[in-house]
Formats: sequence, structure tokens, C-alpha cells
Amino acid sequence: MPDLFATYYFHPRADTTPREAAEALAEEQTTGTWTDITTRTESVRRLDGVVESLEPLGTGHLARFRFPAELFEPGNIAQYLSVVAGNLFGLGRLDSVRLVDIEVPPALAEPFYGPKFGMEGVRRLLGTTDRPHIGTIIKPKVGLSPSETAKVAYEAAIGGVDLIKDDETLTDQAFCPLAERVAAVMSRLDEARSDTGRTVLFAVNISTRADRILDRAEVALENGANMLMIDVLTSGFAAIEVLAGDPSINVPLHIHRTMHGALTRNPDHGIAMRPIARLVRLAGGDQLHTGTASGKMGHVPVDEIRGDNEALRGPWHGIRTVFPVSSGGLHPGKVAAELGALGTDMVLQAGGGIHGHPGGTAAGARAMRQAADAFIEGVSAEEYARDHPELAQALLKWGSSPARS
Ligand code: CAP
Ligand code: MG
Repeated sequence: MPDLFATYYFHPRADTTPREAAEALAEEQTTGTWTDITTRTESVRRLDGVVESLEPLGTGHLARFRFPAELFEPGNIAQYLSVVAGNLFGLGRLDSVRLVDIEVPPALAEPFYGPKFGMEGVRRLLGTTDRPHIGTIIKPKVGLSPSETAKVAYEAAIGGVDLIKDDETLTDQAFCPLAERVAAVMSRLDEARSDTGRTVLFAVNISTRADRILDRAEVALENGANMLMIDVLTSGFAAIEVLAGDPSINVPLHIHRTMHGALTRNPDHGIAMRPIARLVRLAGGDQLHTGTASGKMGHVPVDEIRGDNEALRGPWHGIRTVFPVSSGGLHPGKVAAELGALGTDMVLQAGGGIHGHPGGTAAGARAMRQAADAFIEGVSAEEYARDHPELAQALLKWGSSPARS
């Protein structure tokens, strides 16, 4: 059975050679420890991690490790992570170490449900073929009542968004109980559909304790939810798996990655978004935030984001695809940069960039759609704004800006 491979970028401690550091990582994550032990028999050594390649890169080293498939409990993400992203980050013989990617063999991918909908399924729900989806996050993040939330959602819907989501810190607080919020928003989205003929998805944030996820999903569905949202890193991958594996959960899953910056931001130490993205795809997320080329949290090179998005959209063990979501500091003046850098098979989301529009939420949504339409027609936003007033107002307030390199 093919083995699992993992690639790390690391800086050894001053008194440690790169080879010694790599061997220390392989030992710690498989059958060794800080000293030799009499109990590590030849039979056990079949589970040893192996340094397959080791080469200098920049100021550090890049190493690819083979971890025997037998080491892993098929289908257990928690255990996979304990091997590829466990004690190694604390090893003293490495000054820093970053998990760059994982290569999961078919047999270790097979037990997972994967996305129920994928990009194709979400597009089918909205009747789109290849244009980018436009989403918004209800802002302010927290504090609105259910009916106030629903009013903002209605405005965004008639303005032309495809998707509306809760923000990552809104769940079931007293000021906006989840059941009431879902019922109120879905009722206003039904109204918007009567007005516009368009379906709009509302991703309600059901992040909570793992053993309560299904109950909370059922409450959301009973109140008409047509999409669920999970903060994967604060809730755990199991929260996605529980929903993906339950046939009664017949709506797509929008996966937010809040807290990821603690792992992904430092280019020398932590966990890159790539392995996280692969595990979210295995677990069954239908959409996943992967970062922007021009937004407010721009610490990752655009090339890396492109690779992360391809890990979601490309063929992989027959598992459905996942819609990459570009979000964070976007507004209509950044749409061309985003689509030019990351392609149109994306979800572009704007919170402040829609609700901060001088004309209000509906005008902000229209401006985002107009900016996307301009890009698809090969027209500059400035040119398109000549006869699209909402886009003109957005450009007047925020200007337009290029993508990072
Ligand atoms: C964006 C957002 C999202 C970020 C998360 C926020 O709001 O709602 O959580 O996109 O970042 O709270 O910042 P704005 P990422 O559009 O108003 O910035 O997608 O990189 O995980
Ligand atoms: Mg947010």
C-alpha cells in the first residue's frame, strides 16, 4: 500500500546538521525518542519515518519524509495530524519548522466522505456555470438582532450576491439566537427570490462543541437553512466530518479558517494552508477560505494561494472539488486584481467592501457584481463605472488596487 509523504521547511539548531535535524523529526514522529531504547525492535522499525530527500532552500532546508501507511489509522484525521503535525514543532534540535504539504495515498483518503456538493454541486444550486460567486459577510460581525440581520441579508440579496454568511464569531448568542436568525434570514431571502428570481445561499455558523454539531445543524435545517458554516480550526475537522457523513444534512458546508494565522503566517514555522486545505477536502467541506491576492491579510505569496486553490479544485483520488473563497479586505476596486491573480472559479467575499458602500448594502452588492462583470467582459473597472453608478461610487471611495506578487 503506498505510503504517506510530508514535506517540511526547517532551520536546524546551530549545533545540529540538517541531516541530524531531519532524522530527529523522523524519529520523533514514528518509532524513536531522544535516546536509544532497548524496546525498539527490528519489527517495530518497519514503521520508521524515512528522509526521502533533503536539500538547501533559501536560509533553511526542504525535506520530504516517507511515513509508512501502516503507521496511520485509516480515516482518523486527528491521528494523521499527530504524526505529520505533532511533537515535531517543539523539537529543540530545530530552530523552526513548517509543514509545507502532505501527499495522502488513495487507501488513506478512501475512508473519508469528501464534499457532498463540491464546486459543481454549489454551482448547480445557484444555476451558474463559470462566473465567480459573490458573497458577503453580515457586518457588523456581531450585535444585530435576527430581524436586523435579515434586513441586511435581504438588501445584499436584491443587490445581487450569491452567498451571505455569518461572521466567524457569531453563533448562538443571546442577542441573535441561531434558530430565530435562520428563520428570519431565510424568510427575507424567499422574499428576495420572489423579487429577483435568484436563489441566495445563507451560511449559518453552527460552530460549537463536537457532540452538539448535529443537533445545531438540525435546528438550522428545521428553520430553513440552505448552507451551514463551520470554523474548522476552532471546532475541529470532526465537525465537518459529522455533517458530511450524515445523509440528513443535505446542504453545502462553508468552511471558515479563523485562527489559521497562528499556523500559516510565519513562513518559517507552523503549518501552511496547503495541508489544511487537503484535510478540509477529505473531511467534506464544500467551500474554504484560502486567502486573497489583494486583501487585508496579505502575508502569503500569491503563488502559494494559487497552489492551495489548485489543491481544492484539481483532480484528487476522485474526491469532489472545493470552492476556494477569497475574502478579507476586499471591495469592488480589488475584484479585478483578485480574479486576475486567482481566476474566476472562485467565491469572492466582501463584508466592509459591500456594507461600507456609500449607497448602502444593496448598492455595495451591485458594485461587486458590476466589478466582476467588467472583468469577465475584459473591461477595466474605471471604464465600466462610466455607466454603472454603484461601481463608480465604490471606486470613488476606495479606488482600485493591484494584486500582491
Ligand atoms: C472579512 C471577514 C473574514 C475574513 C477571514 C473578517 O470581512 O469576515 O472573516 O475574510 O479571513 O471578519 O475579516 P471584510 P480569511 O470583508 O470586512 O474584511 O478569509 O483570510 O480566512
Ligand atoms: Mg469574518
